[in-house]
Amino acid sequence: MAASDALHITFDDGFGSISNVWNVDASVRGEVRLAGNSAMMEWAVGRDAGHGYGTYTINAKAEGNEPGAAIVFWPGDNQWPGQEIDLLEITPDGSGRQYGTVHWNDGGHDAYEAVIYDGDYGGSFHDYTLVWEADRITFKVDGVEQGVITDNVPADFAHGGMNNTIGFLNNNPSTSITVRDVTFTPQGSAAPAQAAAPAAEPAQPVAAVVAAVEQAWDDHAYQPAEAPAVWEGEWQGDARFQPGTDGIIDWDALAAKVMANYEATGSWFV
Ligand SMILES: [Ca+2]
Repeated sequence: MAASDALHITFDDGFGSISNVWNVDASVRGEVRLAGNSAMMEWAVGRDAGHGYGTYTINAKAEGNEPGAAIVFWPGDNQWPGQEIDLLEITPDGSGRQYGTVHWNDGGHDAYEAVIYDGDYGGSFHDYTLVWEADRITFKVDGVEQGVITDNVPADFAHGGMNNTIGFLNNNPSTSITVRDVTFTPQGSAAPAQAAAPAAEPAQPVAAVVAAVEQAWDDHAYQPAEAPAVWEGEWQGDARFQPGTDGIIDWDALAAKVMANYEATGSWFV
């Protein structure tokens, strides 16, 4: 499947191109559920992996009032800090609010800008839409625009930059995310009418997926009472998503580290 092709995954018959899968419950036809430590994503094997400009719509249900569940568009080259775009995460203030984020590599450190969604979307299915265009990323829930980011927006592979792969993760026992439908419509094309055939795995499959973790929040940067609709800051714990020496993130090692941190501190982080 070319990165420029439309995509429609229903989970009626497997994971389609989202075939790098770890601990995902697919026992219910037509949906998949990520709970505990689990993840699934398209293979991030190069700058042209995944997809570029266009419209991504995910039908999903996030549960829980803590960080842990996420819809993640991971850098095609699997490098972090880098070009990560998140369509759904949960704020750490216990409100259960959801938000979207654009990350970039700021001189070797992660930096990001986020948009908090206006509404209570936890615990039920909603359509989460990311529209990626030149110099503009728009977040929508159920078709309603939640915010636009115009700074530090990456160019896609076809325009001299890099694509992102579609991914999902959960790394908190108190949260989960259930996904029923994924569509991608490339910029300038019609919506897909047919489910795409599953993508073949690369010749040398990576043993691990993107690491989990979207909760090492900087408590100083995030102040719920004062949080504007859009804010900028830097994550703490830059090592969260660092790939191993082979350039591939070791999922199991990260999960073990998350568990060790939890047992030691009562907090979930890497
Ligand atoms: Ca479905």
